[in-house]
Amino acid sequence: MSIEVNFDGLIGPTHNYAGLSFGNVASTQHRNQQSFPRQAVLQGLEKMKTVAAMGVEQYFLPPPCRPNFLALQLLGFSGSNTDMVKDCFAHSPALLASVYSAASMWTANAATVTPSTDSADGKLHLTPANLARTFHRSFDHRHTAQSLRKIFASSDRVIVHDALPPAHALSDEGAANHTRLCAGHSGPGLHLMVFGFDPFDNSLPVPQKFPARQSRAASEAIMRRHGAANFLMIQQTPIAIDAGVFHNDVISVGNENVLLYHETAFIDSQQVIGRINQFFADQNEAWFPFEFSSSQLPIRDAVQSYFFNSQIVTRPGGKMTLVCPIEVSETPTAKACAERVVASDGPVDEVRYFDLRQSMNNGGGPACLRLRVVVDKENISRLNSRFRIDQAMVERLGNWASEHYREQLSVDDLVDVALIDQAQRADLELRKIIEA
Ligand code: SUG
Repeated sequence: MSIEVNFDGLIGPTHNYAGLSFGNVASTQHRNQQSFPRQAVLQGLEKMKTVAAMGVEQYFLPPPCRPNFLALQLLGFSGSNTDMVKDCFAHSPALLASVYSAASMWTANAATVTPSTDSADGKLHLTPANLARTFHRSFDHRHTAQSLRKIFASSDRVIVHDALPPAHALSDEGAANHTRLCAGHSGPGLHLMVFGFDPFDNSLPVPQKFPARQSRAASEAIMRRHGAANFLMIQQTPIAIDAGVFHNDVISVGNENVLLYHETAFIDSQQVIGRINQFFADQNEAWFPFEFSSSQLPIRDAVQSYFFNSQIVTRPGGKMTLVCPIEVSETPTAKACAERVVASDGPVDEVRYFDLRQSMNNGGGPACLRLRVVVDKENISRLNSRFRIDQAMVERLGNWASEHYREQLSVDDLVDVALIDQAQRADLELRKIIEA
């Protein structure tokens, strides 16, 4: 028996809007606006609390301590911590914002996961994503690997790999471009691996406006090292990328036997759907695909509302909840799509809306904030419970954030040297919660 465990990113104290992600429309739109770090972390905790109350095993991944002084040293800054921050800001506020980034919160980009049922050696494999395409995220994989190794330290048959080398040709953005379909978590899964470019094939169409982030070579390397055989390599359409779909989870979402996707999500959708049909037919199982056309949901509305970045959560009885960002309820086309899914005879029978605007303003919806890991039943009790979300932990983390997070933060505030101390103190106190 296996169940799915959700790992949400705990939003860090230096959450800010520096507009660092070219091709991510929300990030660009909110560049240099004031952020609200305390509100951000509380919004994330509220989602974790509610999802846990739905009966899902919910854990969190802690944020790395920022600013990243190691990165500043590698970039040639020297002297005291204060000197480095001031010199970096004088040189480039965007560079300072990069080493202060709280982007690790989007744990859909933390790693790619292959459960033990799908790997050749019967082990659970996790590869932290190198995030090589975005400088401000490219250092996070070390901290991710450390956290995952702590959480799975007592587990049997779990391998946390190192990230792939940080080359453009191997640019990897983790589970945001990966969907595992299955009739049930204990049975075999079919892995949809969606890539934006192939560094070794110049004949494929490429986006003209925005960068493609996920490399085909990276996705293949991960399947190979995980020993996963049952996967489809699918190219994301350049049209979608150029419309602001920087990850596949902005245009499609799947859970077990349900797949929601936009007609522009994949090159050769029909072939993809045919292969999925075959996978379920081979097991004599039904599945529930929902295609949304551009007339039902213009791609601009999909990007604006983040409808496809909803989480689909299986409740203990087997029925599913669509966990949508509140923006879906404010976008008539997207709201109608959510209602269509709930009104169908498929497993999704309710929709719930969440205010996650602090994360949304940087291009991260409900599904971006979580990493799904299918874990064998016997390993569940071996997970490090210091990272587990229950009512008491939500209160502890809420109190911790209320004490250590600023209410507001602007990109110019990042040069305020008092922030260094505040962020380090928050990190120290969080370690006490995790390590006590
Ligand atoms: O990589 N935004 C993130 C958002 C990631 C969303 N994740 C998924 N779709 N799974 C990104 O673009 C914004 C940072 C800034 O502008 O300060 C940022 O990194």
